[in-house]
Amino acid sequence: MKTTEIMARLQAKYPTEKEYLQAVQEVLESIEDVYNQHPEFEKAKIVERLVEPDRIFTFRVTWIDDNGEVQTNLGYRVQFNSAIGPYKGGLRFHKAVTPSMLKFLGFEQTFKNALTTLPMGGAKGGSDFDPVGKSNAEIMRFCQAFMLELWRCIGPDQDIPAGDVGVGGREIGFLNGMYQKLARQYHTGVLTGKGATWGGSILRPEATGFGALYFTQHLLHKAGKDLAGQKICISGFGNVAWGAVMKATQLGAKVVAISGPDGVCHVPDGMTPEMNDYMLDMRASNRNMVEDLATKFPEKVKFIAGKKAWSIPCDIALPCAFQNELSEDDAKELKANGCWCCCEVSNMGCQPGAIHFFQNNGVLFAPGKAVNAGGVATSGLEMTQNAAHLSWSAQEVDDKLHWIMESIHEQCVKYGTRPDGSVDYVKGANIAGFMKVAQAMLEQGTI
Ligand code: 2IT
Repeated sequence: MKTTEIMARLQAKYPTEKEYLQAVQEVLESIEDVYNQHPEFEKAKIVERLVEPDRIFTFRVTWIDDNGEVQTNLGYRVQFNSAIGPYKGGLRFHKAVTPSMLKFLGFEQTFKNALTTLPMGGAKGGSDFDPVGKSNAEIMRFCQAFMLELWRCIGPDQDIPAGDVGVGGREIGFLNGMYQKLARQYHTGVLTGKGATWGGSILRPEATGFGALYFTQHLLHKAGKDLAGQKICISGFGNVAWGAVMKATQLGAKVVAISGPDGVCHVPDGMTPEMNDYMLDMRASNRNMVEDLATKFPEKVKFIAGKKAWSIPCDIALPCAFQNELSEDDAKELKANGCWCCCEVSNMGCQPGAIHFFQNNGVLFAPGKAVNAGGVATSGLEMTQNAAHLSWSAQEVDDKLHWIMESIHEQCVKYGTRPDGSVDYVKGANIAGFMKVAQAMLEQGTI
């Protein structure tokens, strides 16, 4: 297998699908050497099969807004790979959603899910519906219309969607309500991220952020450091950032910035639990403005319009918002301001130039598919609880999440340790995830 040859073919076939090509390139570069030591992979054309989704559903979603006007959006579900388990992955509602974005996310999800130790295949879905400025009633009507189409594609042993950008507990509630009405048979485990009283796992809302900080703590310990006392910059103020702020603060770090599309909030003394709670109101308002934190806490928070979180000096950067949100220039600015670690929490949050800069300039770096896997892992734990018709305590879920994040870290170390003893977490995560999926495909024949 030659990465350059496969990429040339994919580029010719999908010339406009930039995010998808970027995600595939990163994985193929990492696995090329190991892959070529396995002639059985080459013979079965594992890579050629693995880079294409199993299938993509595209559908029209028509709904009526609060002014009585008819609105039409596009909905998608990309079922990427089911070699190790049923399709599993989130739904993203964002105005920029395209098949390319969902293909890249489904591809990443396949390897991420393999790292969790749980039997889950990879998928992603969503819509170009823009939640910004929408009322609760509009969100509900859209979710119901979306599920009218999606429900035929999913099921508890087939494909289990969850949240992602623009889809949280509220949206999962509306989606689940419509699914159960259509199915006329209660399938508790058809969506994850449900409310705690109707089949949701305790700690699922917190899990992505908590897991990211557990992973970061393992990475720091391996490098002889600790989270306590570190200054952290976080981008975003959605579900993932919320959980990350909470756990970082609990572990003794100081979150000195969160950011949004409108700018950055600088919090020199660190985020407090009250500010952390207020992030939930900011998300629920659908205003999509981080400035609201400074308006609410004017004495402790300074809003800087048009700036990113990466402009605030810190020890550790945690991108928690969107793909490609951290550029090479941002990486240089972070380093110049003293940053020595970046754990990517958003999916593909760092541009390739930023990753190379970090890796070549002594900044510890770990990729999203390892760092943020605690979210989908806890979705997997929710599926287990649903299948067994019971619910575990917070302690039980947290213990399992801890163990899973430790195991993901160990897999990265196993496959990513360089001759000098340092760890290439990108390579480690990609090889570990790939080997599991490739082996499963091989054992199940040419299908
Ligand atoms: O990117 C992700 O891993 C998610 N959005 C969570 C997926 C899930 O099924 O919980």
